[in-house]
Amino acid sequence: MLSLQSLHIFAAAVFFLVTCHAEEKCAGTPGIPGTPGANGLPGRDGRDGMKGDPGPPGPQGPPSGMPGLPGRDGVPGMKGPQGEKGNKGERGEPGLQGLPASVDPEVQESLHVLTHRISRLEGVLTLEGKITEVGEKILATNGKEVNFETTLKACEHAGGSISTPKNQEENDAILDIVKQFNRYAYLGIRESDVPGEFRYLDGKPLNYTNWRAHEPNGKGGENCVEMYTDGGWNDKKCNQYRLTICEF
Ligand SMILES: [Ca+2]
Repeated sequence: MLSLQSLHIFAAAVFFLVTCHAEEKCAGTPGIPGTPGANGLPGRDGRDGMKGDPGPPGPQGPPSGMPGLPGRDGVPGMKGPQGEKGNKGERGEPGLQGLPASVDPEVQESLHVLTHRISRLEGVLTLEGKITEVGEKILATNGKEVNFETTLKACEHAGGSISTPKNQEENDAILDIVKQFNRYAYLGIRESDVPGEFRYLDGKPLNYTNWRAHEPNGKGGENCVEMYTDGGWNDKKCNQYRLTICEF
């Protein structure tokens, strides 16, 4: 195989073998073209080309790797509307049977303490003239003067009833209050359907009376009863303003 250097020598020899020189014209026949030279050595690498466009995304790979930690709790939401009331539950089992109150030492002790405290309170209220105790009854007034119907309501609202003397002792206790306020007071007594016949508010006949002289004299025209400041009774119309005295 001919090297590149050999080709140069060959070319130079052909030049000098030509029989004529440049200062004279030659008219020779063209030579036969030489055979093509062998391929040269590979050239040096060229510069890097421009960066190509990104390719399409590849297919999703198989799931792998551990899941991340849960995120933090978000801000609490607004309070929702109240739900509908649920159904009533079933009745529970009855509890263990306790001792009868009459022999239960704890109950007895509590009763003793309560009784003592109430007794002291009654003493204070009596001392201040707020209440008057007579037998099992406690009498009290709010100092207001109202008609008979309003007196009934006021006493009932307070958990008691209009004062009703059923004996001399109770009549005297009511009188104490009447005198203290110097005002007449209605009693819990009313005329029945029979003119001149008076009864308690529950319809039972009177078992004690303290009518003033010539009373009752209304003959069906005075259906209520008032106590004077001497303790005596008088039948009177029910629309007068009288001191409210209740019994409890
Ligand atoms: Ca009268």
